[in-house]
Amino acid sequence: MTVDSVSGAQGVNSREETPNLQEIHDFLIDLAFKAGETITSALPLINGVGSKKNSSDLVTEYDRAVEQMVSTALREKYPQYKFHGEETYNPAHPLTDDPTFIVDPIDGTVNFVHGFPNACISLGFAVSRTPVVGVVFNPFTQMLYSAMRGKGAYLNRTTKLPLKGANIEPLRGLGNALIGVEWGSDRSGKNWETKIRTFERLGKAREDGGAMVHSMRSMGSAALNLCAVASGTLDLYWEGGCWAWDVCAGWVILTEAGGIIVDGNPGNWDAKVDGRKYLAVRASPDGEGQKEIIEELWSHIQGKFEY
Ligand code: LIP
Repeated sequence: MTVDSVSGAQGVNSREETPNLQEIHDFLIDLAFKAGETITSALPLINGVGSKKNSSDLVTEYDRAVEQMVSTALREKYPQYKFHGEETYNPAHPLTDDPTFIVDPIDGTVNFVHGFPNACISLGFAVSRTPVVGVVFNPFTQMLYSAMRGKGAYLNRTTKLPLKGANIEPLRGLGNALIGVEWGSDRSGKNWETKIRTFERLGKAREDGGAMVHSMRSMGSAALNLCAVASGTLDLYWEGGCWAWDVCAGWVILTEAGGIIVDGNPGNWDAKVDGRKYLAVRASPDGEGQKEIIEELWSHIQGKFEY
């Protein structure tokens, strides 16, 4: 099945069943609200906090419970599609071209554990590894972002993104940009060095060789960062180390809001949803300055991500 055969699809027009994106979108929104109730019911006391790869890579019993609820509901309604979720991921079964739900039950788990209200459920659907439906819901702020390929992106179902619409300012280079970045959970080796040395270059004064960006924000959720770029409240988001479930839903929301996403390493304009390194850029009138700001950011990357 190709991505083009699903865009805007509403029926069956080939031997394979064509995914009904509108129905999937609406079902994912219902699931996001259900998941939100479980997530907010956890506070103020979160039980069952454990770690995975290291002490900053956290998981809670709520991550597992939400993934269980979502995967059961999706498998029941859509047994023909695959499921790829953070808490049940098995490296022996990587993402394929088959239509697949790509789910992070709680994106921003560290925030969730600390009671910092920037966490969400991220529900995506991809065909041929191209994200085509995305739903991201922060139950603490009740902000719901959603998009479907070819149909635009919305906040709380009615406000079209980006928030400023046609009045969004053109991009005017890194020196005027607010950038999302993340520390992530890999704290040693080349990937860590690449991040830290690049952060320094992005922040540093121009006379010392830096980009002197307006500032950088590290808010702890890849999905919500992508939604902020889609909204136009962040100009860019640069990240290495996160996974398809962190970005799939936000990817559709961003691109439907006129933004673009490329590889987090310099030179590759064709980012992969499971490529683990990303650079997202907000909409700009007629795309003005998008290509230039991507090349400018790439020129400041120190080293290379090895994901
Ligand atoms: C986390 C993110 C965070 C990123 C981490 C991690 P989790 O997801 O969204 O922004 O830097 O690498 O993937 O673990 O909270 O679902």
